[in-house]
Amino acid sequence: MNTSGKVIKCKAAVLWGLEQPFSIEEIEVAPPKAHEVRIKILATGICRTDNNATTGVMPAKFPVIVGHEAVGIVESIGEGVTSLKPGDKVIPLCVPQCGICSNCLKPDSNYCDMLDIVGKGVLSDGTSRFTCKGKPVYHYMNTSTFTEYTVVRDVAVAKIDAAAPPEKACLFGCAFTTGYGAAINTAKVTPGSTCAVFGLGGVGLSVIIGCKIAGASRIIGVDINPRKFEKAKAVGATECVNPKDHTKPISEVLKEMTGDSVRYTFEVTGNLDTMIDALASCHKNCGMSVVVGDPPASSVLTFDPMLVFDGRTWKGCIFGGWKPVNDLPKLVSDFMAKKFNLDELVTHILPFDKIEEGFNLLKKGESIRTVLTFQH
Ligand code: COD
Ligand code: ZN
Repeated sequence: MNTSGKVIKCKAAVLWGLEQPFSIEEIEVAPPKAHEVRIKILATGICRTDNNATTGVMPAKFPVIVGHEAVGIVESIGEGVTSLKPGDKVIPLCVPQCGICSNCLKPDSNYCDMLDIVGKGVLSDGTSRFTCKGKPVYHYMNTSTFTEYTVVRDVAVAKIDAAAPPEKACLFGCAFTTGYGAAINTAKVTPGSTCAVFGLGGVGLSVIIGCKIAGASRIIGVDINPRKFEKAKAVGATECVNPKDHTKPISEVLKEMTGDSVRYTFEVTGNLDTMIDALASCHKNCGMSVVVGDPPASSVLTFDPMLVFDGRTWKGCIFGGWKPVNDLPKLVSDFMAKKFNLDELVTHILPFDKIEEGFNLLKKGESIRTVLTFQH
C-alpha cells in the first residue's frame, strides 16, 4: 500500500512523563514536511542515554518518543529532499550534519547547529509529527526510534549499504560510532600505548575496539560491575579492574598496575566523579583523558586545576567526532568488510513490544546492547 502523503497509524513506545514506564500506544505519524523524511524502523538499540531521558538526567519534552540508535528504510520524502529516496536503508542521526553551519564548515568540528541537545523535541517548523490520543508527542535527539515510523530532518539521516544487517548496523547510530571515534578521532591513540576505559557498556566496549585497532598494547577496563569484564576481554581489554576492590584511589591502582601511568583514559559512564578519576589516572605530563559520557543536565564539576596545569589534556567529543552524513556510510562499509565485529556488543534481541524488559536488562547491568526488532 502506498502510504506516501498520508498519515500513518502505527505502534510506538510513548513516555507520558518522568519515571513512567514505556506505554505501547497507537500513534499517528504525519507525512514529512519540506526537507524531512519518514522512516520505517527495522531495529533499534537501547542506550543509557534513552534511560537518562526517563529519569531527567537528559533533558526531553514530554510526552516523548525516545530512542536514537536505529536502522530503517525511507518510506517517503518531503519537498526539497534530494539526497534520499524511498527504499534507501538509513540510520537516523542524533548528531545531524547540515553541511552549512559554521561548525559543519570546519573540518574538525561535528557539533552541527541542528543538534538538539537541550531537548526541544520539535522539528524545524517548531512542531512535532507525532500525535497520540489527540495530543502532540515530542521528538528526541532528532531521531525518536522507539516507534514503527518516525520523521526526521533530511540532514539527520545517513544512507548506508542496503545489505547491512539492521540488528547490528543500528549500533552505528550511537554506541559503536561514539566509542570507536573517541579512540580513533579524539584521542588518536598511538600504537604501543596503554589505555584505560572507565565504563564497560556498549559505548565503553566500542572505545576498547577502537584502542585495539589503533594498536594499543595494554587496554585496562574499569567498571564497578565485574560481570562486564568477560565481554571487555572478548573485545580487546588486556585486563580489568573494579575500583570497589581497592581502598586506594583508582588513579593510584592504575599507576601501580602499569608501573608508570596510563597514556589515554576514557570516561564512559557519565558520572562526574569518574570524570575526575579518569583525568587523574592519565600521565601527568603527556596523558590525555577523553570525556565520552554525557554529564547530567545542569551539573557543575569542581576539580584540582593542577591536574591540567601539570600537562594533562582533557578533551570531550560527541558522537566520536565523526561528521555523520559523510562518515557513517564508510564506517558501515568497513563493518561489511569485516574490519570490526559487533557480535559481542549485541547481547539481547527482543521484539519491540518487550521494550520494558530491554530497559530492565540495562538497569540491572545484565545487557550490553538490547536490540529491539519490528514486525512490519
Ligand atoms: N565507575 C566505573 N564504572 C561505572 C561507574 C563508576 N563509578 N558507574 C557506572 N559504571 C559502569 C556501569 O556498571 C556500566 O557497565 C557502564 O558504566 C555504563 O554502561 P551502560 O551500558 O549503562 O551505558 P552505555 O554504554 O549505553 O552509555 C553510557 C554513556 C555514559 C556513554 C551514555 O549514556 C552517553 O552519555 N552517551 C553520550 C555520548 C554521545 O556522544 N552522545 C551524543 C550523540 S548520540
Ligand atoms: Zn546512545
